[in-house]
Amino acid sequence: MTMPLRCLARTAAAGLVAVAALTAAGHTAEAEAADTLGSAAAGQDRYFGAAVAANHLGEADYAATLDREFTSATPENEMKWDATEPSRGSFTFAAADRVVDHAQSRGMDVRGHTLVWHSQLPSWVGTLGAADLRTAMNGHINGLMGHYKGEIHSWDVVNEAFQDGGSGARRSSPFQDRLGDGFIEEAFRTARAADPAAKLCYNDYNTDGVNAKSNAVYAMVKDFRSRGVPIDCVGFQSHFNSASPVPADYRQNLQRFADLGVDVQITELDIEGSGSAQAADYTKVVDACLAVDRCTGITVWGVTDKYSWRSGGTPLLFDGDYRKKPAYDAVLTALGGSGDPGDPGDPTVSCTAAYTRTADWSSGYNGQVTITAGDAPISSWTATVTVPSPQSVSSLWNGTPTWTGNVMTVRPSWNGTLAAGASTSFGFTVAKNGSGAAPTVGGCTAS
Ligand code: G2I
Repeated sequence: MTMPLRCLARTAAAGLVAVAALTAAGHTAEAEAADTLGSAAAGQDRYFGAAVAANHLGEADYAATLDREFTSATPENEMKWDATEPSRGSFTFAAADRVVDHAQSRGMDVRGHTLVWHSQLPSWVGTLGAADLRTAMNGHINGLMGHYKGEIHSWDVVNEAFQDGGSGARRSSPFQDRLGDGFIEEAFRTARAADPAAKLCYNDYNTDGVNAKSNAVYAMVKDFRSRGVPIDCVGFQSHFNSASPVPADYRQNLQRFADLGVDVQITELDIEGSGSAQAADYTKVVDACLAVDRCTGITVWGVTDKYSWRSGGTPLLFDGDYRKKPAYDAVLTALGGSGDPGDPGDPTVSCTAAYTRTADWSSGYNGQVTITAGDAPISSWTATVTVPSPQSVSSLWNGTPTWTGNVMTVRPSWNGTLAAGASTSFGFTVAKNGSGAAPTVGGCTAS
């Protein structure tokens, strides 16, 4: 019997892992263990993963951050139907293989995402009649799972099959509309036969708390369990922002699914925001997972804010320059790890200064400078304000000025300590002496 190509690749990758383990043998395992997300999570018997895009693996900082911190990889788009079977029966695995090979060579697990989903479907799928669509769906599952047989930790077999909102109804899709409710069960049965070693997950969003949608998924999983339909895990995507915050009953919801006898996984975590508020939200998520025995791991939906699908919302643990954010420290701490403040990846102590004129009258004006800490907490700051001649400053509050010519250097009075992302301001009154020109505010330095 000929060995499938992927098996050969896997054997080679296993060899690389062994070499890597030997190379690391000189270090104190325990000291290193606490310092990364992956090793801290391993200390809690969990994985810590990231969504990975093949086209960023060539970027040194991207690969270094991924390799250092994460123990699981989910191809972000490369295993989706449009990427893997763009025309019927003709499979393309090059991009997905790049992610899988990279992950395996670093000893990471791989989550497969996703086999049956209404989105990122090539147009040919939508043209099929029921019988043909059933064959195509099973053919797609067999094609992917066969290619990666024995190499995937968990597969998102069906993704996002329920509607948002209060109804708990199924979402319209070619599968739902032509095959009816039974398509999910059929997909899971086909998947079990295709790769019995893989855990089979149902994955969805807005199911993170107890609500109509999660109730509908819960009822389906309960039914599957009672009838022996093969399902091993439920994925909770966990895309959060102010409109969709971390639910108060997150842990309770994870637990009720776990009580059905399935694993639960946090599969696409990201939380828009910054600073200590974002960090606190991340802590809630990690704490919820750790409180549920069957919550086996957490995947964040990307490595860096720079490439997030919601990059404007800076929802991830590393900023665009791969610096660790307060959210990173919070996750590491919640996982029982401890960061080294001197790490090169730690956020730089920094601040910004922004000027506004808050009042103006014929002979004078009031200026205000708002100081905002960057991604790390600061204990002091310094800002410079150049006051154009012939103006003079008659008073200043919430800061301590020293003068060199017409340059005023301002340091804190009581307000030097700022949490990451937090702000304070100082103000001053200027006598115009005939000139209403604006002062120049120089950069802010922090310590
Ligand atoms: O939308 C966020 C996630 C929700 N759950 C399922 C996930 O699979 C989904 O991931 C996102 C990817 O992060 C995006 O990168 O899925 C999107 C598509 O539904 C992905 O966006 C697509 C763009 O829309 C395409 O224009 C682009 O060609 O990414 C493609 C590849 O870069």
